[in-house]
Amino acid sequence: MRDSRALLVVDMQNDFMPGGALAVRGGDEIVGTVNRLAGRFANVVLTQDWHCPGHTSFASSHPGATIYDTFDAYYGPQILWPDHCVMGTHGAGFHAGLDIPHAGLILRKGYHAAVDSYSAFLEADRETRTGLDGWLASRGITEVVVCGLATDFCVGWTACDARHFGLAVSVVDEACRGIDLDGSLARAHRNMDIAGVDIVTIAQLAG
Ligand code: VGL
Ligand code: ZN
Repeated sequence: MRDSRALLVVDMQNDFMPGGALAVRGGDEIVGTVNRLAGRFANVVLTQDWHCPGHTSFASSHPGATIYDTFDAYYGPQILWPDHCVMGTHGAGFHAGLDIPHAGLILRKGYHAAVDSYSAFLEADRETRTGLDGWLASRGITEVVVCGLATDFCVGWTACDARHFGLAVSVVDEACRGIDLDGSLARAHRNMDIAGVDIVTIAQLAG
């Protein structure tokens, strides 16, 4: 099947839902919207934040550190999060209402102990690839539409990196929710704008 467009559904996991370890306000409100959106795409990728216990992005891995502090990692500043999306746990699982059986790829990221990965393309060292660019390229996909959690971290970084790999990129704002930590949401929108990411409504999406 020739279809040059894919939907990237970012991190629709229990720990990012209300009541989860790193809850995103209103995260559960977009589940139905994301399901309906996915129904319009033949190519769908689900991403899954997938950390080992003791991951460097956890405040608990740094004695004396406080959650939401910034730690000076070897690759640059790293926000320290509550323990979340630990591989194999319920929190790392997808929201029970997520209903996208035709998704062709589940892409896990953030499983290297010493490097975080907000982006589904490049880890935080900005060098290690997840392989998603190759998967998309080998299938002739030149355009991605991005939705999910959280707008200002994994959605924003994924969208900007998709541009870096030469893809046309749209983010469906109504199918995303943000964390908004110290102005991060405004910063993410600025970075997406600079990178050439289109912010669209579902009504504006072709097809
Ligand atoms: C995310 C913070 C830490 C996200 C993942 O999915 O946006 N945010 N890990
Ligand atoms: Zn994470």
